[in-house]
Amino acid sequence: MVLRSETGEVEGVTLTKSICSIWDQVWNFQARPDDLLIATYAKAGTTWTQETVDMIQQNGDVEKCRRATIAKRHPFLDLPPAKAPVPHKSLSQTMPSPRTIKTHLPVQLVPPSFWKQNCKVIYVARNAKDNLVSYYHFHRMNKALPDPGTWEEFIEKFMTGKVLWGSWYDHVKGWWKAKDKHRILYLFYEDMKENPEQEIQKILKFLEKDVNQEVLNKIVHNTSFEIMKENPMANYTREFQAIMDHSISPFMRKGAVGDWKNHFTVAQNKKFDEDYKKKMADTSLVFRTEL
Ligand code: PPS
Repeated sequence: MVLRSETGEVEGVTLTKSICSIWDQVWNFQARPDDLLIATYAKAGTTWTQETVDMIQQNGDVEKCRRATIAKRHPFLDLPPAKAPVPHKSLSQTMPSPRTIKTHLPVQLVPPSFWKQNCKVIYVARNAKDNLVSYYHFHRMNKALPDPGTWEEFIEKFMTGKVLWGSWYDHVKGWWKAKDKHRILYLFYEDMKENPEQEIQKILKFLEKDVNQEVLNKIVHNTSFEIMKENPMANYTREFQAIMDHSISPFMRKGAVGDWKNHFTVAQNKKFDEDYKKKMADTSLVFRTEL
C-alpha cells in the first residue's frame, strides 16, 4: 500500500513534503554548462519532449533510445528521493556529460547554477484545460500524488494553484518572461501535435544539431503518441509499478488537444474561462485549446 504524498511549500509553491525536506540539496544543485534542462508544468508534454531530444541526441537510433527507461535516461531534478530509481544525490552527479535533466519547477525555483552556467532550457507549455484534465487522471493513477478528490474539487485546486508544483498560470507566465533573459526555447504542446516536424526542427536548431530527412522522418514517427504509447522505455510501465496503476488511467492516456471538452460541464467551463481571463490578463502568452 503506497501512501499518497503529503505536501509542503517552498516560497509559496506546493511541493511534496519529501522534496521540501531536501530543498537545500535541490537548490544547491551544480549544473554543468552543457546540461540541457527540459522544463514543463507537469503533464504538459515532458516525456514526449524527452524522447524527441534523446532521438535527436542519438541521431535517430531507436535501439540506443531504448537503452533504458526515460526516467533513467534523464534524471528528474525534483522527484522525491524515495521514489527515484536512483538516489537523488547521485542521480546526475555520476552521470557523464552532456546531461539532459527534467524538471517541473517554476522558473523562480530553478537552481541558480543553471543560470550561472548559461544552460540551455527547453520549456513546453500546454493549454490549461487539457493540462488540467491530464493532471487529474494522473493523480488518479499515481498513488504517490495527493488524492485529487472529485473532478469538481480538482478544478478548484488547479485554479487556486494548490496543486503540486504550484500554479499553472504562474508557471507558464514565469517561464515566458524568463525566455527573454536566458537561453530558453519555449514550445507549445499544441504546435507539436499540429506539426511535429516543424517543432522538431526548432529543437534541432536550438541544440545546434543537424539530421538528414530520413532521420527526421524516423524521429517524427518514433515520437508519435501511438508509437510512444507502446514503447515500454517511454510509457512508464517498466518502473514505478507500485505507485502507477495504468488500469485506472494509462500514463499515455489520450495524447490529444481538446479532450477537455469531454470533461468540463458548461458551467465549469464558464467559471474557468472567467477566472483564466483575470489570471492571464498580464501576459502576451496565447494558448490554443483546439486544433
Ligand atoms: S509528466 O508525468 O509530467 O512527466 O507527464 P508528461 O509527459 O508531461 O505528460 C503526459 C501527457 O503527455 C501525453 N503524451 C503525448 N502526447 C502526444 N504525443 C506524444 N508522443 C505523447 N507522449 C506523451 C500523455 O498522453 C499525457 O497526456 P494525456 O492528455 O493525459 O494523454
